[in-house]
Amino acid sequence: TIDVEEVRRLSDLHPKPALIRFQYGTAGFRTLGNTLDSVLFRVGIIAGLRSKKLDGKTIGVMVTASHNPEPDNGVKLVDPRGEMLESSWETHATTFSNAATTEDFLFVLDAFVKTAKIDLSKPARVVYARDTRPSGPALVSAFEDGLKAIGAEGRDAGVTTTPILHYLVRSINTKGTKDAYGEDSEQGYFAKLSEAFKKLVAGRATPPPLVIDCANGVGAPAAAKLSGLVKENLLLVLENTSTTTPGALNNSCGADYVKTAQKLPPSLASKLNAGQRGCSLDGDADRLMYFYIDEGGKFHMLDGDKIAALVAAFIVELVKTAGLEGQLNIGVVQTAYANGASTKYLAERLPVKCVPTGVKHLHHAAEHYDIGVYFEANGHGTVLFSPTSQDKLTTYEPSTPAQSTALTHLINLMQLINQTVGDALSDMLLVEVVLAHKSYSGVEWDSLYADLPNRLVKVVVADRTIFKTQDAERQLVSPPGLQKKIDEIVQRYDGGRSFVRPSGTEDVVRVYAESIFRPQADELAFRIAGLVY
Ligand code: 16G
Ligand code: ZN
Repeated sequence: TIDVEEVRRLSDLHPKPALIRFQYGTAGFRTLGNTLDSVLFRVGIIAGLRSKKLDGKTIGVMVTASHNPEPDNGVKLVDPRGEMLESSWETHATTFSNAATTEDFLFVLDAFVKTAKIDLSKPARVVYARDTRPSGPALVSAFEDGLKAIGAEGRDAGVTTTPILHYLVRSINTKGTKDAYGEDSEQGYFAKLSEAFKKLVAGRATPPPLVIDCANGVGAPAAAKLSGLVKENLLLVLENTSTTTPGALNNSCGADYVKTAQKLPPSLASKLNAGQRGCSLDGDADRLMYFYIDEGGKFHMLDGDKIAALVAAFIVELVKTAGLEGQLNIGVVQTAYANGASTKYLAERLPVKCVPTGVKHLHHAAEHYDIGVYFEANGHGTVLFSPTSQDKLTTYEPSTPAQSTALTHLINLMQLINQTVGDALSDMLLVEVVLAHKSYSGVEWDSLYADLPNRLVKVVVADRTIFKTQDAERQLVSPPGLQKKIDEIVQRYDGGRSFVRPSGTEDVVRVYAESIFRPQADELAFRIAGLVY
């Protein structure tokens, strides 16, 4: 049973601030770090309950606000296979977080244990980590009080990346089984990635050094560890590694800055030679953006769509060379934000599906393929190999040396890719593998297709909840009549496309527009924004 007195005592140390309504959204709880103390305490309890409900399997908890400004923080739960928390529990987490007082909280807790039929005698195990935000340590300590209150066993993974935490969860839960994912330590993670990488690029020319913008976040120490392990095959030059400078995190740098501003972070201006590849991680290292500067000094961005195109085409080719064409169905998952030119490029090669924004939608859709590639334009993505494809790849008998080589590459790719969630470091090595195999520089990669000019604007509205969408967010169903007006405007633009959706993370509505000419894309975005306002 629950030690009510102990829960009461600890809960009183973490009172809920009045007037704030919390919500477990697309990225878990996320808001100003200094308002989250009670949330973290209660997340400790819910993580313990989730573990008990799943018979003592290890649950993950990550304390991060990713690409958001440094004063923000957040927390999200990770289910036993390393995937996002099951959605019905998102609602329970929201309910827990909003109980106004300790007594209300005790009531909600007791009711939940009964309705969810949680056997409290089961063990509870939770592994947790945080990014480099200054508010992290205090929030983790509130969270640990939650674990203590429910009697859960905690394992502190310290300061590490979001994808490493997901990796740990899956590795812990599959330990000693036939699905063993990897050794359950950060060292195990780096060893798995770097060994697969070295096999995949063995014997190939060493490319020019790769500059990494670490966003002054947790990607910096992680990339430093990786750097030492891969240095014989790939030189990594780490920039924006100031994890202790106040205010530096994600400030005018990082993957979200690059994607939003469509610019090189100013701090890299003198660090990148013409033609040299660079990339940016975000604040918790689960997003990746590539870029290069051409001979004329022009900036070229290689975003999640370009990564999807590069990687998907490579996998299709390997599967074909291995003699497995038609035996494995390969597909790509994107969102409405995918550049129209990328969708066209991909759709000429394999099935493409469009789903609503948010990693869990992409991840679930990708699970329906034998090999599912998913990337958001913002640089979050990975590749999933289904159990069927893993079996097929490991038991298939190639009949020529060429087939055998391609098969070995595919098997090594399964090791290289973090299949639990998008992972900037794993994706970076994946991109480097494809570039090495194709002898591509950023220029050749960029020329796979030309991005359609596009513009993303945000509009502050009185009530964003009146905006409702369908067809993977590509159509508005509410407010009534608005979609018709959008359609009328869009059809006047060459190659015009635009959609409007409420943000899941900010109190704004987002408007995306693209067209074959830059001025038209801008004009279209602003005209549609004018309709929404
Ligand atoms: C969150 C999502 C990300 C999505 C973004 C959209 C996860 C882990 N992260 O960061 O995938 O692109 O939200 O934000 O799901 P928006 O709804 O504000 O446009
Ligand atoms: Zn992130």
